[in-house]
Amino acid sequence: MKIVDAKVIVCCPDRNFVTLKIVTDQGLTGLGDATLNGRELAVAAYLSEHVAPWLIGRDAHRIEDIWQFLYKGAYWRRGPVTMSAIAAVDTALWDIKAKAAGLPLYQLLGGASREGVMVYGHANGRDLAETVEAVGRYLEMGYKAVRAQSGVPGLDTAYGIAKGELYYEPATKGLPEVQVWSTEAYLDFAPRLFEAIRERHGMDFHLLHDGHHRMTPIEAARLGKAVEPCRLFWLEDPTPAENQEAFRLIRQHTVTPLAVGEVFNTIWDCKDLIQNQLIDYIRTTVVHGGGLTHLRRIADLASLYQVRTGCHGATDLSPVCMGTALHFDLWVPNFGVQEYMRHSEATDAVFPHAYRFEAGYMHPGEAPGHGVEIDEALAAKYPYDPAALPVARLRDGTVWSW
Ligand code: CS2
Ligand code: MG
Repeated sequence: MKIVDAKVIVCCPDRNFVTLKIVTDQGLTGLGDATLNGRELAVAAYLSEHVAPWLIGRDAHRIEDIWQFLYKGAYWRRGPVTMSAIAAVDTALWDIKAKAAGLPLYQLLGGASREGVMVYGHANGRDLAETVEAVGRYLEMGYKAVRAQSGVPGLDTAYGIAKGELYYEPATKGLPEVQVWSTEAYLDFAPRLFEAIRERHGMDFHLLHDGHHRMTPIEAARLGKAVEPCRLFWLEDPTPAENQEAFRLIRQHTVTPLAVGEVFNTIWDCKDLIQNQLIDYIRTTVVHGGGLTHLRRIADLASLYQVRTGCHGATDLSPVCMGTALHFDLWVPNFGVQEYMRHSEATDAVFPHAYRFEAGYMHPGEAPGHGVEIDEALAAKYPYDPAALPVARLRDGTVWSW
């Protein structure tokens, strides 16, 4: 089955998405997400200029060979742009292979290891009271796991405070917005937030929080220790993970479970963290982790160390990524939880999909392939609209991790 076309589709139904559509000589098509928030056009160009011409004429069934060809053949390996481009090709080819077999993708991966995929939702508020209320709304919607992010007293902005109820888009039109951050203000406040949530809603649900890369290792150790009585499911991205060793200091001081990996692109970014038992959940996902072919390798390594998966699933990862991740989640033996930040109605209309939410769990559906399609005519009505993620500065002007 030969590849006869590889088309890059860029659209902006409420936010920018980059999608690769591969077409075969037997009329089968496959979709892959290649969206890298704030750097969308870099991946689109990588695909259309440097990858699509290579794909024409190749056997669409040779997924592993094409993966190795694009990874080793690039010479310049790894990194978010390269691995998002490879991920889009890989995902589209798995979609085609499953459609050719007439099976939902999870069946090709080895079948279902569970009845449904537990997902977490995103409760947030401008202050403690609003956030406590928002957690209640998610529990009423049937969620078994809820992430809580709140505005911090004394700070105008903080990560994770959404403008919409169910979806969150941090990128703003035009140039990056500069947000002032203070870890001291946050550390003095955060433990009170989780105490208030547990006091109000009890312990019978999973409570998650995203530190969003903003603490030093010792600050993260302090927060992890302070919130132990609140039994967090995980404290995510407590500190930047370029230096994987940094997590050893956090581990020395707290038993709060740690999750990391949404910005990781290859197994090399997390090998030491996993092998040294420095994390409990790996958050790498399909679109930024080199596709299913590579994500399975990361999950298999993690399973040796009882590290479970917790795939990234933010609004800026398209429904193609979400659909594919849910097939992975239904199969992967060391599954933990799946992030599910919803998409806007306009996005859902451009990307019709088989996956569904039911009482805190999701199911990818039984459609052949990954179950997500694209309405190209509708997508064409939403041209690309430049937007950028914010940049954080400390009160003295120092650039910090957003
Ligand atoms: C976040 C994301 O969902 C998360 O855990 O860390 O919202 C992240 O900020 C965005 O995906 C960045 O584009
Ligand atoms: Mg995160």
